[in-house]
Amino acid sequence: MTAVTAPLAAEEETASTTPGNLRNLTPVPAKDVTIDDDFWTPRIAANGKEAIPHQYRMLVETGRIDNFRAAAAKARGEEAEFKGLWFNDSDVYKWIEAASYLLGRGESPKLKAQVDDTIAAIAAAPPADGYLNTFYQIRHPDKIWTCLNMGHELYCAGHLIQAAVAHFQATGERSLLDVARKFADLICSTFGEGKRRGAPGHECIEMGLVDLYRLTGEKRYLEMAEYFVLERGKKPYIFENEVHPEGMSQHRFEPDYFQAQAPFPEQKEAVGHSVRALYLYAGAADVYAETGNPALWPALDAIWESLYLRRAHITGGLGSVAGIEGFGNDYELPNETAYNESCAAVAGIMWNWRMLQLEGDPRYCSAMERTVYNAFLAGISLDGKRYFYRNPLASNGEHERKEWYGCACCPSNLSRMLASLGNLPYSTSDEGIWIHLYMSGTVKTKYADLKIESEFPWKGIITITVTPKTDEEFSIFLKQPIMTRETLSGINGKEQSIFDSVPIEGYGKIRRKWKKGDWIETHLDLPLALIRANPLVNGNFGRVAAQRGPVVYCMEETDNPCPDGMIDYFAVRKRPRVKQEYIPSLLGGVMKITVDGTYPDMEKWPGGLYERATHSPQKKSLILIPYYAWNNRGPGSMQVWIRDTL
Ligand code: FUB
Ligand code: ZN
Repeated sequence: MTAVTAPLAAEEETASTTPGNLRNLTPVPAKDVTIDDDFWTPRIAANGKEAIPHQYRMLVETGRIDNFRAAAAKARGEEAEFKGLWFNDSDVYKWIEAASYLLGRGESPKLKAQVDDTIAAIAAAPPADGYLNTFYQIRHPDKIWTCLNMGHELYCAGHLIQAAVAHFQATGERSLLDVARKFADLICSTFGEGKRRGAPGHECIEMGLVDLYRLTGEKRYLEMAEYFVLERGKKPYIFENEVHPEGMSQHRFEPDYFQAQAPFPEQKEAVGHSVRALYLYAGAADVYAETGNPALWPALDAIWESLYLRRAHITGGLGSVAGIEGFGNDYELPNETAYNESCAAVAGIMWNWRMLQLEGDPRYCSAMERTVYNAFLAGISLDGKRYFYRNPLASNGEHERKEWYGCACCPSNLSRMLASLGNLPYSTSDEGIWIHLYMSGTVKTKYADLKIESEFPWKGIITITVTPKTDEEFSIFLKQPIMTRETLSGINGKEQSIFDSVPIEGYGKIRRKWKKGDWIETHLDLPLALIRANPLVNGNFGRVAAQRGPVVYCMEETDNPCPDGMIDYFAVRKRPRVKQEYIPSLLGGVMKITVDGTYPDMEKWPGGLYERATHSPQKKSLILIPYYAWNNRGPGSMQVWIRDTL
């Protein structure tokens, strides 16, 4: 996820502004943000110390970086072998993007050398026209651009561009940017009206091209992104007669798998493969932000509602149908078989963050917050060394994070988001500063520097100290985090409600002339809420999920031993007593919840298959931990939606 900066200032670049910019909010880039937070800092540190170095070793070991060297060898007429899946180049690019965010924050000679070496291998691979995809270069040079539905050439190009922009912004070096621009230029001269018709079977390039436009001010990148968004669903069906080259999946999916069932402006529902879909929606939001094309907004709005009102898990997990790794029908949200790919959680954050910048609508912030604290964080182990690909909401104990996958799209996606987390919490607008998420640390904006102190999400006391840079009035907007209740707030110690007059979970606004040292303090209550799903969600009727602030909880077998991994034996009692206890030594420090529950006493079961419902259940205290922290103590069963009585 690349931050937006002013256009590139080099002689040959057109340093224009973006007059079509519809965004009311401007994100504050991570470089102006520090995070020094008990909850987030250990995760960010594990990402830098463990995850990113581990991923590099895996990229080397599995031949992903060598594929670039092999492509260069092939161009020299030497024997060359492509290793792995046909879209593996993208894993290398996402890793460079993640590593670049670290380089942007400080010196790390070893990491710098690894990034430089990798970029050197990449830069040596493309032929004179700038085309870059090692699978095609090595295995199928005669089939370039012939299989857009499965080929992933434009998907890999999108990740290349995002990595290149991040690398340039972090280091000021053009080594990867030049490669990406050359390829982007080739794409612009290949596709479009009066050229080759096409669109990516796996979206991503749309976001990349808009990032490149924002960096360079070159309009053709924006126009290319807009073309790809608009072309995909037009008739005749764009992928109709494509032949899948040997070495990639030969499966033929229906058009909606690729979000190509209708032209984008006519689309109303989130459909198909979830990562593809979310990347498209994020890219379309970018294009809308920059062009103001009115045809895009109704689709973005309707699709968002279909997704977040009817097709998303309570964790923010997206894509519940296994076979297509994507969306099914409304309310089709199975728990154990849920797909919820980690990449889809990352993409969900990206999309909501983009929608949020358009108008500051708090519902996008709430969706982002829900995903950040649950579906996203669950993707990576607390030590940063293992990753989930699929994120179900119930498990019989067979589901575990792994160090790597043959299809390893998720690890570096999680890492690039964690490494650039500072892009998420703040924006500015003509009116002032917006705080979307609460992480202790500092932020520099044109209006003021802020210091944020909080122990969120465990405690609800948030203090913001203001050092203004202007004598003029400006506002500070504070998002009320989901599932919180304001108990007491004040400015400079004088009581003043912040969220009283705004819709639930909206933005409270404080407008005044600020003086150095002014401080805002808000006390939020974080009660444990037992949530019901819409009764149409098959399987969740008669169940509740526990949520405290944005953090969704689950029962894990380790804390709730159960016969045969049957954690589903346990039920929450009506109006249970609730104990909340912060345990620093548990799972990196969590608020542990204990609630009254029951379970059927099997020893008293008379033995038949069916019996009169007379025997009463046993009492038991149920222990709940945050969903994101499950499977960090070995395998075991897990359940988010708990029976609400027996
Ligand atoms: O196809 C590229 C990526 O790998 C997708 O986004 C994931 O679902 C996985 O298939
Ligand atoms: Zn993935």
